[in-house]
Amino acid sequence: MRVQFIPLCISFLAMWSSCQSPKTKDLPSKPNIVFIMSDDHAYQAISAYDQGLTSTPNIDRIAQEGMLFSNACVTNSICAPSRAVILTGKHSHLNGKIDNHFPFDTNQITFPQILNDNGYQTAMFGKLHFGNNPKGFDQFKILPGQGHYYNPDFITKHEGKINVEGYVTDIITDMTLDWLKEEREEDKPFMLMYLHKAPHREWLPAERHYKEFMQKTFAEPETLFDDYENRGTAAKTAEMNLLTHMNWAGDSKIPPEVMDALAIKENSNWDKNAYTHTVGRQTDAQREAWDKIYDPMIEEFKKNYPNMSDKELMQWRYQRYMQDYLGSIAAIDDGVGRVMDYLDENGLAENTIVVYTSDQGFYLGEHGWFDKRFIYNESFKTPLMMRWPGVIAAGTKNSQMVQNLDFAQTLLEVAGIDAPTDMQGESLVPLMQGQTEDFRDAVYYHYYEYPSVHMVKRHYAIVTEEYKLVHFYYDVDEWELYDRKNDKHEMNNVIADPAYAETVSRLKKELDAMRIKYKDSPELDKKYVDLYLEKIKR
Ligand code: SGN
Ligand code: CA
Repeated sequence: MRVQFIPLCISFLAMWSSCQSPKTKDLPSKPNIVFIMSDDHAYQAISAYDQGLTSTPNIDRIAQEGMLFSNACVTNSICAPSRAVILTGKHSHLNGKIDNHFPFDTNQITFPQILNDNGYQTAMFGKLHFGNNPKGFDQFKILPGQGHYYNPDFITKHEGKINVEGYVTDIITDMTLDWLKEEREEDKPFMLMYLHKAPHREWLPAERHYKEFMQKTFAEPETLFDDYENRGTAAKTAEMNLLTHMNWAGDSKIPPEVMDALAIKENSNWDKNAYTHTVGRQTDAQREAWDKIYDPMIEEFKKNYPNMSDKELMQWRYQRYMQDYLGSIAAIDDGVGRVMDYLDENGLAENTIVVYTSDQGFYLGEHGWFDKRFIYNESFKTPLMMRWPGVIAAGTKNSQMVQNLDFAQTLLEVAGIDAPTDMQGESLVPLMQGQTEDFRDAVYYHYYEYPSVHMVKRHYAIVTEEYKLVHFYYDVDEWELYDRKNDKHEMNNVIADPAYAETVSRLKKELDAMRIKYKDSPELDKKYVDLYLEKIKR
C-alpha cells in the first residue's frame, strides 16, 4: 500500500502538483472537516430533497450554502458495512465488513488515520457500531453497539465507559460542541465525525419534539399498499412490512400489557422487550412527560382497535411510525443548527468543509416497508450535501452517481494527501468545483446479510442512470431489471420483457466487467456465504 505523506511534498506548489487530481483546481490548504452522519436518515425526510413530509431548515442550510447531491447512493445498504466502506474507501467484499455481524478488521488503514498521521486533530462522537474502537482518533466518545435514545452509555477514549442522563442526540451534539470549544487545538486542522444514532429504530423523539409530532398527520406514499406483484421472490418474502412485521410495542409504542388486553400477538419475539428496553429506560420524570403525550394515543387505540380493518391499521401504523421517526429527526436538525452556528460565529465556516449524509436510506412506507437493505431506491439512495465556501458554489446541485465509497478519497484530496492506490472510490472534489465530465456512469452494489432480521435476500447489482439490473442469489437465482426513467416507484420487474432483451444482455456484460474491476467474484460470494453460515450456527 502506498501512502504519500504531506512532509514529502517539498513546497506548496509541488504539493498541489503531486497531491491533487489533474481535474482539480487549486484548493485552500488543509481545511477543517466536519463529517455529519445520521443513522437511517431517508432523503425523503429532508426538506432540501422533499418537502412532503417534514421540515429540516438547518440541514437544508448545508445545501443552500453548498451543494446537494441528488443521486448519492451506498454500496451495501446497512449500518456497519456502510461505515466500513466510508472509512476504508473499499467495497464490503474487500474490507471484510460485509454485514452487521462480522467485526471490522482494525488492521486496515482508514482515512481518519491517514489524516491524523498528517497533522489533523481527529475526534468522533456518537454511533460507530463496529463492536471495537476506532483507530486514528485523538478523542472519541461512541455508543456501544446501537446505543440508546434515553440516558445512553458511551465508550470513551480517556474515561472508559460512562453513562449520561438525557437525550442521545442532544448529548452527542453537546459532546461535539464541548470538544470544539475546549479541546480543539487552534494551530492544527481538525477532522470531526459527528455521528447520530437517530433516527434508527425504535424512533424515540425528545420531549420537545414528541409533543409536537404526535399532533401531526402525514401524507401516505403512493405504494403503501404494494402487493409485490410483478416483483421477484425477494420483495415478496422480505419481513419489513408496516402491518405484519413492525413491532407493536417496540415500534408503535403500544405497551405490552395493552397488547395482552387486546390479544395482539408480538410481530417478533423481541417486540415487547424492545419497549421495555427503550421507553422503559427513561427516568421517572422523563417517563411522566412521555406518558402524558403517549397515553391519550394508547387510550384511543384501545377503543378503536377492535373495529379497525387491515387497511385502517396499516394507515394508523404509518402515522405512528412517521410521528416518531420524523420527531427523532427534529433533534438532529436542532443539533446540526447548533454546530453550524458555532462554526459561523467562531470564524470557522470559511475554512471548514461540512458534509451531511446518512449510513443509507430508509423506507418510509414505500412498498409498505420500513428498514433498508434492498437496492430499491429509498434504501439505496442516501442524502448527501456539502458546504465549503470558496470552493463549492452556494445553492448548487449535482446529479451524478456518487457513492459512500467516495468519501475517503474525497476527504484525503480535500486535505491535500494522496490516497492509497487500493482505495476504490473517486474523489468528488472536481464535482464540488462544478466539473461534470469524466465521472462514473454506473455503480456496483452488493448486500449480504441473509438469513437475518427482515429477511432480505443476498443480491448484487449494477445501477446506471437509466437501469437497475439485480441478481438475487444464494437460496434463489433470480434476476430483476427496473427501468428507472419509466418506472419511478420500481413496481415492474421487466427482466423477461422482450423489449428489454438487448439491455439485459448488455448490462449483464457490464456487471461482469464491474465485478472484475472491483475485485468481486463468485468465489468471494461463496466465501462470505460459508463464513456467515458458520457464524450464525455458533
Ligand atoms: C436492529 C433493528 C433492525 C435493523 C438492524 C440493523 N431491529 O436489528 O430493524 O435492520 O438493527 O440496523 S430492532 O428491533 O433491534 O431495532 S443498522 O442500522 O444497525 O444496520
Ligand atoms: Ca443504519
